[in-house]
Amino acid sequence: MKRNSVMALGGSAVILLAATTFAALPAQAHTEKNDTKGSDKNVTLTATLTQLNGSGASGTAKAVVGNKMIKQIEVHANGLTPDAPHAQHIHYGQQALNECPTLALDRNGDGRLTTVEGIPAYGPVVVSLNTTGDTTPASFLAVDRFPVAKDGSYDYKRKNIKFTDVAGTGYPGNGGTGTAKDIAESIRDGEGVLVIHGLDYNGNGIYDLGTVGASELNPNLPAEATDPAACGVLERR
Ligand SMILES: [Cu+2]
Repeated sequence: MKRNSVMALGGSAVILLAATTFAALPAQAHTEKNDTKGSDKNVTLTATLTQLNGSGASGTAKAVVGNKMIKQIEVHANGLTPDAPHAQHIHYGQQALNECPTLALDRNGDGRLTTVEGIPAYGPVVVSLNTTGDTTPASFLAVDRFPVAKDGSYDYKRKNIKFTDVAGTGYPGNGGTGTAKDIAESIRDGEGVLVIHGLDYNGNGIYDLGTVGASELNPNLPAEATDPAACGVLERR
């Protein structure tokens, strides 16, 4: 039931997410790091995923990133809503803080961080870490292709994910669109943030409208299906 409603989400939410990103970001300090520019060498990134919104989730991630391509990525997560699909992405914004969000970004003061409220910290979606098919931001809520947390955990692995040009990533001079090369370089520099979405606030075992209502990404979706549940910066070690 809930998966079908999530699947029904079309491109409008992508546009909303991009537009929100573009509008919501004031001039924030951003340190440009150029140390991998022009390099074709593979870079290994790792992340420690910690809970958001009191989800109790945690995990680790490891990615090998080459020129404009994720050669391989794996995510090991646990403590998630059991038997429910979990959207997961690499987020990045050229003018974002390139960090996981804190409750300081809870704009409406309701005690929870929505996906949009977290954007000043982690930026918009640049890669959808799903199991099959398209991995661009267009698939960011195609939850039928994201991992399902059997008993609350999953081990995800995927190879050869290409970076693509992404609108709304805050780059100057090109209407805010980052090229695949721009974005790959920033991820290689350790500025990408891995976010896992979906948590069961009211503990009834499903994503429903119960406690927190509808998602700001789509009024037909429960916020439980889209709110961030775990987060970690993909850092160079
Ligand atoms: Cu995400």
